[in-house]
Amino acid sequence: MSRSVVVAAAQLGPIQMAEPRSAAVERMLRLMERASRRGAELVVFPELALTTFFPRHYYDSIEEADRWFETAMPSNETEALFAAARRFGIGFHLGYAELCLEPDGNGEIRRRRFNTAILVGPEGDILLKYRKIHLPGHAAFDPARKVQHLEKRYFEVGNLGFPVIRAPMGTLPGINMGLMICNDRRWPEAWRTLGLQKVELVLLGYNTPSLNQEGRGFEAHYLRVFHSHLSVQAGCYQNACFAVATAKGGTEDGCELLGHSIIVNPEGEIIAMATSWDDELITAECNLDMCTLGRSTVFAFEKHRRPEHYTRITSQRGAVDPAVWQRKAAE
Ligand code: CDT
Repeated sequence: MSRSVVVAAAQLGPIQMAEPRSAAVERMLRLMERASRRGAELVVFPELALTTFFPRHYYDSIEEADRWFETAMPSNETEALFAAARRFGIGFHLGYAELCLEPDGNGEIRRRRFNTAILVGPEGDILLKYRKIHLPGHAAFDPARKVQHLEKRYFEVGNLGFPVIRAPMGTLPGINMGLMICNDRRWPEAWRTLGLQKVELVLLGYNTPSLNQEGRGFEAHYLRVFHSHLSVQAGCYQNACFAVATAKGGTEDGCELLGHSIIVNPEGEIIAMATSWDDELITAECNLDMCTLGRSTVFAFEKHRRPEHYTRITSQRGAVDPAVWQRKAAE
């Protein structure tokens, strides 16, 4: 009998600054109900799904931005999502800004802020938590940019690694599920770290502007979607896994987000794609047995990987200049 799970990407249209969390949650509940009617067993919401993508706004003091953060999960506002999971018997993935009291590197309890995603099981338990590691953008106001991207200002680099958990979902007693968030999808190191834990299903949410806002050169509009899809498709192929990649789309606070949520199989093929830039549910049945071909042939890691030759990947951050070729002196 094949190991199949029906998954859904619950894309959200824009959430404007004035829209309260309760309105976003209402929209998510409608998508969960639709997912349940379509037989989905797991629903994936985007990154920072409860509010507008606030890192595009500059606040002098970081504390001023605290209203965008959740201090508890579930909270009064999000409890309805957990109740819906239990009611429909489906799991969900949620991205949100997390503010917690935790010891820092010196053991001192501090207020700490992360860009976080959780995986919730059909009984309402938090099965897995991930804090975003690849934070794009900048920490100080950048006058060259048309729109700010201040993730490095408001969030710390995640401190939970790239986790994978084997947990029941739908009718299956165990699926190896892993999380990443938005910009992480562009980094093969993130995918491989999940792949090395035999991940079968990667869940990720994103908020990606459809224009390059850095003011440092031209990037064609269509390439933004291409690069997003290319990253997810390559990650799935090279690690023989499925992925659900869910966007926020449309014009949010005057900034256009590219949508185009996708579900991808271990061959790297897109098996479902959103066509609007609004609230939209796409679903696909994932036969997890498909992960076996890649991981027992081309990507049988234990047979073919050569980690002794990859030491640069973990010992070095930026690129260095190569040696310069020189003609050997005649002997
Ligand atoms: N949210 C987030 O990580 N967004 C970034 C924008 C960078 S623009 C290439 C992303 O990688 O989609």
